[in-house]
Amino acid sequence: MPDESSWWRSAVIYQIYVRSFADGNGDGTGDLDGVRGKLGYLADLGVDALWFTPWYPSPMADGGYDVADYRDISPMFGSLAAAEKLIDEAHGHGIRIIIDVVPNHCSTEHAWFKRALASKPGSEERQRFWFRPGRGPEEAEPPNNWQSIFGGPAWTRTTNADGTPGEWYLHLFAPEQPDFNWTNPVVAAEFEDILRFWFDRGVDGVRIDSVAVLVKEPTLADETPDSYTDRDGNHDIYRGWRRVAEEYPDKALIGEIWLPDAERFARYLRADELHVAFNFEFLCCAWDAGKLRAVVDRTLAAHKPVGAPATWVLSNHDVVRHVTRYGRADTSFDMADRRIGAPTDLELGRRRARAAALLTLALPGGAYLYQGEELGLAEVEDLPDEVRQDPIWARSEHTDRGRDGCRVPLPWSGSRQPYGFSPDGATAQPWLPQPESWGEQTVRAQEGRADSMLTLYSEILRLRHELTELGDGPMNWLPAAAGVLAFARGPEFACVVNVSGQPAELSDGEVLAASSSLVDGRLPADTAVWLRTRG
Ligand code: ISL
Repeated sequence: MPDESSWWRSAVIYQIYVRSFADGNGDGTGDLDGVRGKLGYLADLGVDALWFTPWYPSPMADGGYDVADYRDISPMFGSLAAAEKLIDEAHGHGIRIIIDVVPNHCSTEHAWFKRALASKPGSEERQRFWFRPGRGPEEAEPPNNWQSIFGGPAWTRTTNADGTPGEWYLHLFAPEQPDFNWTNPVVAAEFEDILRFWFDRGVDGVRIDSVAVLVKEPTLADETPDSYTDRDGNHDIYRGWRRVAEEYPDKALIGEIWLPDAERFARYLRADELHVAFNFEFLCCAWDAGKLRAVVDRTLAAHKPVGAPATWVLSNHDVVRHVTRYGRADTSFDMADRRIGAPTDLELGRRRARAAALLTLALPGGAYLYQGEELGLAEVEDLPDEVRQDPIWARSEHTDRGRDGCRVPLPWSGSRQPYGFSPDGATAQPWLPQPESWGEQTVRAQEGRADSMLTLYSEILRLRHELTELGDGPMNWLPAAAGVLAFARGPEFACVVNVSGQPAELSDGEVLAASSSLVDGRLPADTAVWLRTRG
């Protein structure tokens, strides 16, 4: 059993979307050498670990979540040797490494799938996936009515070697992402081996993609609410993963679990399953004191019985950046309606995002930052449609503009594209165009500026390390005016967040950090402070 002080209980984990973080070789795409060159920046920022979105060989039909080989690095990003070097150097900076493992599906370019296509119906090769004959005359209809999470049917028909139409295969996501058949023990054994492959290379943890959809209803009947979501068989899979993790000291299994029911969510965090999981209820929550408080309470209540720490997350590579979300009239996030182009007050969004950073980093447990949030980047909502790469855009028949707007390459320096993302003299443009307005938001422009988002993040991350009462541990709510959230971490620390829309009185205490300046000793609207209170 990991002890109470295990690193992942309190860690601040910074998500690197490799393709968009830093381009080391000038081809317009981020890569591992690019990341290695920025380890000093990440160490100065004060994060404890880096989570890399999939870095494996991939045709990039879904930004790398279509994995062709789980034991190698995409040539776009570098090589296995470059990854090993990066892991070592990050460790030298005291930064841990988390990789993304995608167990629900692979790429149609994965050797197993290619072999399955070349094999007969019913063959062992096909039983690693979900191949089925179609329904209706000439088997021309998909085997059931399941829809892909990205839109359109969840089945694609294959073509036999002689050119005739063949069986269908299941893909909950894009057609380039065939689902593994987790009832086949060969699949489970393969993934346990993949975990060991990376743990042996020094990786400290694994972010597990789409945790709750691995096991399917075995008859593949037409859709019911539990056809493929949160089936009990998933838990056996993660118990196996936990056993592998415990062959090593202090490895973390981090689940990507989108489930509306907090109790069902927490079942994945029982003592012999995953260690932690992303708190998407918090990510989706509106900027509203009552709603935020209720989410915090529900989160802590759900985690308590299983003894797992909570996590707090505001943004990631799948959702609208929270500066934009907080600047809209409706400040919640909804996967089914991204509201790209809704009227947005970015100044207000940034002000709230600053306050939300103080809130997030003071709550008990771990926290996840998405690259660029420390720069206060907004969603890029005006990407030309022809540059969009997210499969959601095409699969939704151009009704959902998808996730490219939060994946635009980061601005490091300079006043125009590529803003230091690529090295000087690079001829290739960044793989997604960067906005003309980003000159003020580069790392260089924000470093050393007292009022910048970057300075705020560095300051509160530094404080979070110094203040032993932050991270994992108890919290309790303090009395506060309507619309104000105030809570204590230990007898001498308080976080106060004014979500009321009006200035609020502030109790006595030394201000350790403030998201915006206080006015006449009062806490202005959309402002948060960390206070040293005296017993
Ligand atoms: O889209 C959803 C619900 O409508 C989510 O629950 C979805 O399952 C979740 O966002 C999964 O995301 C992860 O796997 C995807 C990949 O495209 C995402 O980038 C990744 O975070 C498929 O691998």
